[in-house]
Amino acid sequence: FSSEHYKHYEDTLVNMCDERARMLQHQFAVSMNHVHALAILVSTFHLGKYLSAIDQKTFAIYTARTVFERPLMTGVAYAQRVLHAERAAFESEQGWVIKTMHSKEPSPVQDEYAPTVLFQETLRHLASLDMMSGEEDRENILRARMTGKGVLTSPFKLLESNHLGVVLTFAVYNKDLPPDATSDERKNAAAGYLGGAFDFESLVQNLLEQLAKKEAIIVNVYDITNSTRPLVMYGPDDLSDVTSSHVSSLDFGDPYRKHEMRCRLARKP
Ligand code: WA2
Repeated sequence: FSSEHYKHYEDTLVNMCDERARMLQHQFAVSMNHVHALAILVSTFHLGKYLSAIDQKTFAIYTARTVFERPLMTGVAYAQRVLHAERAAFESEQGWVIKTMHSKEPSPVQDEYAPTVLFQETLRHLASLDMMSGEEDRENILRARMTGKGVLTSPFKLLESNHLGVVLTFAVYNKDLPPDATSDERKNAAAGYLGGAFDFESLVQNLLEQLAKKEAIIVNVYDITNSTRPLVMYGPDDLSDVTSSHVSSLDFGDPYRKHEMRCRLARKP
C-alpha cells in the first residue's frame, strides 16, 4: 500500500478513537455531576430538615424524572450509615433487617453497615442490602467518605444484571465540612452514601454503537490503574494485535483510577 493510503488509515483511526473517547468522557462527567447534585439534595432535604422531605416514593419519582441526566447509569440509590449500636433500633423502625449483598440473608454482626434505604426503581434489588458487604462497594464507601470526592470502583460484574460496570459513590455528611477536614473528621461525619452503577456492557455499548461506521472500528476501554495488569471494562477481551491500535486518553474524574481507550480498525487497509 502507498504511504498516502496508510496515512489516511491512521488519521481515520485517530479521529474516530478520539471522538469516542471525548464523547464517553463527557457523558461520564455529566452523569457524575448529577450524582454529586443528588448527594447534596439528600443532605439538604433528607438530613438537613428535622422532618425529612424525602421518602422512598419521592426519591423514586425524582430519580425516574431525571434519568436523562445520567445516561450511562443503571440507577442510583442511597445507603444509610448504621453503627452496630444503632442496628436494633434501625431495623425495628424500618420493619426489615439488614441483609448481605450476596446471600441476601440477615447480616452477621459488623462494626457498621450501609443498608440501602432509598433507591431508583431500577435498583430495587439493592433495598435493605448492606452495601459494605460487597468488596468493591465497601472499598468505594471507605474511600468516598475519606476523600469527600466521587470515587469509582474497578470494573466488576454488577449485582443482578451481571453486566460489567463500575460503581460511583459520593459520601453524604451530617454537617458542612471544611475542604481541609481530616479523614477522621470525614469518617465521623459520614451519614450515608449516594451512588449508582455505570453499565459498560450495555449502556456504554449503546453509546458507542450509535456512532456511524460502527463495523469499521473495534473499541476497548481499560482500567489501567495497575499498569502491569490492564482490566477490560469494555470490548473484546483480547490484548492481541495491539500493534495497529491507537490509544486515546480518558479521564473519568477519579484521580485514583486511570483509564484509556484503545481502537483498531476491523478491516485492515
Ligand atoms: N449499584 C448498582 N449495582 C450494583 C452496585 C451498586 N452500588 N453494586 C453492585 N452492583 C448505593 O455506594 C452506595 C451502588 C452503591 C451506592
